[in-house]
Amino acid sequence: MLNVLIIGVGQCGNRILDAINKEAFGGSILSKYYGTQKFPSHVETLAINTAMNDLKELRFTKAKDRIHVPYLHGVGANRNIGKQCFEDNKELLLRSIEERGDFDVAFVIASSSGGTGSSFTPLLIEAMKERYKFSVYGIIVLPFREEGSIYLQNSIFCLKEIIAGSSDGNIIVDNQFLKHLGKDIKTAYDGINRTVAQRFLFLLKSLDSEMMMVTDLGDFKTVMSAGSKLATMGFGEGDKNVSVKAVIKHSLSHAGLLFELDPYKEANRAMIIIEGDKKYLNINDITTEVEKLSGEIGQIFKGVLLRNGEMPRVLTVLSIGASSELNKLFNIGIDAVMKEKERKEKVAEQNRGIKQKLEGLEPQY
Ligand SMILES: Nc1nc2c(ncn2[C@@H]2O[C@H](COP(=O)(O)OP(=O)(O)OP(=O)(O)O)[C@@H](O)[C@H]2O)c(=O)[nH]1
Ligand SMILES: [Mg+2]
Repeated sequence: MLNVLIIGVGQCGNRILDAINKEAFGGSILSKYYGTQKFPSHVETLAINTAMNDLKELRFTKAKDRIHVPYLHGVGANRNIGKQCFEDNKELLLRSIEERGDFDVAFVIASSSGGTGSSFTPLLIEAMKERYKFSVYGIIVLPFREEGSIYLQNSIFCLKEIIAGSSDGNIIVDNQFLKHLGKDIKTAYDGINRTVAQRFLFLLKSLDSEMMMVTDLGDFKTVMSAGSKLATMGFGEGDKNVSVKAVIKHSLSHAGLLFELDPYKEANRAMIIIEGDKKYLNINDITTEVEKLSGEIGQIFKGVLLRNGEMPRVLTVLSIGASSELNKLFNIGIDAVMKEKERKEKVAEQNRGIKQKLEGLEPQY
């Protein structure tokens, strides 16, 4: 049995963590007290935030698992303030982790674009890697592209630090790409959070089980550490009329992924986990589909979980190589930085002008 730590930082990270707890405890409000977790592993969860109100909003995460870092009401999307706040509270945070025991693996979930999560997460991962022996992975959420220039610039600097950092890899989830999961922003958040939670539970289950063909934490690490240390997940589910072949294809398609990627061209390595009743899992079908992908990208780890009576479900983890969508994001982020800079210079120039014009003048009454 694996010992797993899941940390959510900032509002977005907290909410996704809460969605994971909701899934794991079965969904009813009181189940966090009485229900048993659906995880096969021993899991500890921790929600960290500078804003008390965000922590109060959580419904499925126990009070003892919520850590408030005192800083008024959030760090207002300013990553410099956030970084300082992290340094001031680093020991408090690491102590909260250590109080929860020793782990085999940890995940840190946050948005790349806000203040708290985006500034704490790269530093927290570094601190954990420095101090502990276990693997640490990030689950990093990208913003809707129309959220404004501060969010965009935060996002690219957070990603830059994540890529250069010592994490064992990071799964990216793109709000923009997954917008269709809700008809407005609130339902989109809920839909995205639930989707990430369900896939994450599937992933944990597969890392911690006796499989027919084994994939394990070591294989996951090999996939996640490839290339840019950024990865994403895909998912597909069948019924008795949908072949496992189509389900694998779906997990690699736009409809199945958490980030815009062409797996055949832009992925580096992959892990494919297939679950279901033996009668739906035609081994030739599986092999053909997996070979199609491995022919293009190289190493693929494959795992099969046999479940009596269950429809086929497929989870893919894809490490991201050269990606045109990432490139695009960095370009609009850089654009946002330049525009902010220009705006600042214009204001400074205006202020200098005002000062000059008023020099030697006093109000006359
Ligand atoms: N998927 C998803 N994204 C969210 C959610 N809440 C906020 N976001 C996204 O997260 C980004 C803002 O980051 P937050 O996590 O709210 O910020 P924070 O870390 O709390 O930082 P500060 O409030 O600035 O201290 C935006 O891009 C939002 O679209 C959520 O519940 N789900
Ligand atoms: Mg916040």
